[in-house]
Amino acid sequence: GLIQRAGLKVVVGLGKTGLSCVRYLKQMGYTVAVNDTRENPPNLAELRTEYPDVVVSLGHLDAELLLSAQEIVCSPGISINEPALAAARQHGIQVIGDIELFCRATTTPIVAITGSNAKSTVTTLVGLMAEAAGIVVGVGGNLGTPVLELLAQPADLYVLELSSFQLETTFSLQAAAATILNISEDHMDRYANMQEYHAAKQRIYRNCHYYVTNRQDLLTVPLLPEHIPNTSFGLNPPDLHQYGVIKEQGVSYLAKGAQKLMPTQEMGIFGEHNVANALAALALGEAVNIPMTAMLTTLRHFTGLPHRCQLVTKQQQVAWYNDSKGTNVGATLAAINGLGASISGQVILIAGGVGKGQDFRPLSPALVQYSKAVVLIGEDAQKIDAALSPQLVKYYASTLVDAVQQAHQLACAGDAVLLSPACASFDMFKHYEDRGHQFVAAVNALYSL
Ligand code: UMA
Ligand code: ADP
Repeated sequence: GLIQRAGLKVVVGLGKTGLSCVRYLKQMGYTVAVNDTRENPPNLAELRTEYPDVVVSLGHLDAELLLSAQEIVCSPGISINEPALAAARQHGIQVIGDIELFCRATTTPIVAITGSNAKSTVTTLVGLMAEAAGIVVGVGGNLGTPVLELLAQPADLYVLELSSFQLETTFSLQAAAATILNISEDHMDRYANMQEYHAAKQRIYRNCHYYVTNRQDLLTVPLLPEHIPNTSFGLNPPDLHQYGVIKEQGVSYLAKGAQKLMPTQEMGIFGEHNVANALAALALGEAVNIPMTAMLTTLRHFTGLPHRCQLVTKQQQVAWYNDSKGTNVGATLAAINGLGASISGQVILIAGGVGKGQDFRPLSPALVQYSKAVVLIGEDAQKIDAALSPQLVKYYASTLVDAVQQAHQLACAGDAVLLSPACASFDMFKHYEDRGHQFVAAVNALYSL
């Protein structure tokens, strides 16, 4: 029979999120059980040491355990449409996530950021802007620090990067300022279609007090016409109260309305996509009253996150860029265009991995324009090859070291070698950071650095 144990919280997943949820729920005095589909999930040793009394069920989703829950707290890596979770929901058991627990626990203003790309960059920028202004700020979410860990320190503001998976299990968010930065195809292994993915992202606007849209990407506009204060950003000239770019005598400026704020050249991060990111950060920052001077200072000093179009080294006039975080077609496109426009030579792209069901054809025009060759790695190398224009020169590499060596052979003075896989990494690497580090090591080995 279905015996619901009073107050039992079942945490699904024992990754970073799962462990943070167990710790939080135990502190709150709940009875907690854990269920992970892996036989040997991460954090098992920590859990057993810290909470020997917590029941752990491993190897598959445990339908019986799930049905005995008062509430299920699901990690973002597991779909709430898995049959056992769908069944629990049908029995009226709420399936929530760590963001929901966080929102229930705090009344501190939250800046909530989602999008297919640029989430981490914009989240980090807004966090640094707040810090520069002397605001005590907690920054986390999909970026890396599980949100519940942020509750340990006092904060006057939270800046959260939220993935579509996290938003699916969030109900009580009432962001002080929310944005969808952009929407392009990603995670098609988890969603039936783009509409479903889009709907998950749109949840960020529910009950928000202010929102920021990308006026060049209409999918970022809230679906319901609500009378909530808002602004927009875009690379075109802004209307009054909007953020955009003004060009005057050959100089591009970040601008608000007719007001020029700062030449884009003075920013520490490069490429058109980063101009859009800076404008989004300014719009969000203004919404939570971060002073403009602190925001502009941050844009001058911030040189970008590791693994995002990061210059590894320049040797014999060949530049090597690590964009391992380029895990979908939209990101890789931005990297090719940003880099292609800024170098004298051509781009040699290293791409491939787990394609997540994406359509790779949109990469072709930018590659035809800017690239000399594409070196393909990973599980979906052939799929990418088949999708790309036959005009392009393609090579296969069995390892990342092999890819780096082939790229080295192909590169001439003025060229740039770009690792921007447009794919997830877990066929060959632990995660995108691992892939980036292995790339940097392989490049350094070439030049005995
Ligand atoms: N998994 C299982 N069985 C389980 C639970 C998880 O096989 O029972 C697998 C998942 O399929 C996944 C992996 O384990 O491959 C990790 O899943 P998780 O939910 O345990 O992940 P966490 O370690 O808690 O990390 C998550 C985010 N990961 C995912 O959404 C997959 C991290 O974002 C985030 O930093 C962290 O919470 C803190 O909030 C990473 C990510 O890749 C960077 N996010 C995706 C992206 O950006 O594209 C959405
Ligand atoms: P996310 O957290 O959404 O993955 P990141 O800030 O980590 O975003 O950037 C991921 C990748 O997306 C980067 O490697 C870069 O190539 C690309 N990117 C950054 N900004 C943009 C943008 N505005 N539009 C498209 N791609 C972008």
